[in-house]
Amino acid sequence: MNHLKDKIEEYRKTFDEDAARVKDEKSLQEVRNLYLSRKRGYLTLLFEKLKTLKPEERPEVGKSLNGLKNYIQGRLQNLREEMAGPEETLKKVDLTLPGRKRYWGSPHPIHLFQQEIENIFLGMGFSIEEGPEIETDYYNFEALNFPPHHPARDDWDTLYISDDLLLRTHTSPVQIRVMEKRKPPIRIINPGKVFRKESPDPTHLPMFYQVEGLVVDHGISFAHLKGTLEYFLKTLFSEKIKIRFRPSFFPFTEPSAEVDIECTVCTGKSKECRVCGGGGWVEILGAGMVDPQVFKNVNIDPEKYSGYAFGLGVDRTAMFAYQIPDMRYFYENDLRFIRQFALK
Ligand code: 2NM
Repeated sequence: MNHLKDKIEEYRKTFDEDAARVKDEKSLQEVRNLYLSRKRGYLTLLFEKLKTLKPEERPEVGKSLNGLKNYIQGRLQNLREEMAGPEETLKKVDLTLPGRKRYWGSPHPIHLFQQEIENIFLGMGFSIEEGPEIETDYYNFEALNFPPHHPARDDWDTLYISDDLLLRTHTSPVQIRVMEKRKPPIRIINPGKVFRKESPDPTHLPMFYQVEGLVVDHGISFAHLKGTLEYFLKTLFSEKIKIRFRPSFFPFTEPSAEVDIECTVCTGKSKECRVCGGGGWVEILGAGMVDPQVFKNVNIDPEKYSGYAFGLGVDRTAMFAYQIPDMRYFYENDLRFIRQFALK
């Protein structure tokens, strides 16, 4: 038995030496035959001898003999592939298989939706304006005709940095800055982040996105406002969507309106609809004719010019468009959510 074990070890060494000398197909075949030939190969002969061992000795020796055989076959196969070159390797690769797809990341759904909104207004000749997220009390409130003790100015609603500096609560200050610098005609939208002192819940966040718009020129009327917003909503949602204007109030517009669309989830048919609460309508936009006092604040003559303005929450509107029940999903960065909006 020990004699056989010694032989196995010996052949492992001599095989390595022989294999190192292989340089072509012929010498490879010679080494193979020397060890594995079915008639006189070294290993074949050792397998014969295995039968002469006592039954209880066979498993151990048989195991190491098989180990050597696998080792030799593996090395010979490697040598064959090394000599064959890339063509042989390629034959084993299925080139018709599709590649593995990698996730490269994608634009955020809110950003995509904001771009959809922007594109509709760009198509109507609006241009895009941006401004600071930290504002003064003057640009965020006073120039917009908010009286000194308006509730929106309260610490409860506005995030103050100091007595005079705050995080803008809407993007309207951008419009004040544009009107100060530029004479009409003005036709702009201003998308961006706004901030309010809110505890997060399904429909509120302390930071969200807004798009506001402003048009100022000679002879701008409420009819222009209505036609523009109707076109916008029909393009964003659908040609068939029902739209409703309700009278409302804002400090910076007179008259003012809130604009609703028919609830796309229940179309008014469900009393318990969690999107519209059973009312059948959801509020999408605030709008109105710019108050003459706002024009005076920026040195535009309200006797010569008139204008309309409007605003909408991007996050809130995206919730209706995609039927997302909780605004917080947009900011949790759960890839299972985000990837559903990835561009294909
Ligand atoms: C809204 C609704 C209604 C608005 C008005 C102005 C400005 F500067 F012209 F006075 N900026 N934004 C406005 C009007 C915004 O958002 C809900």
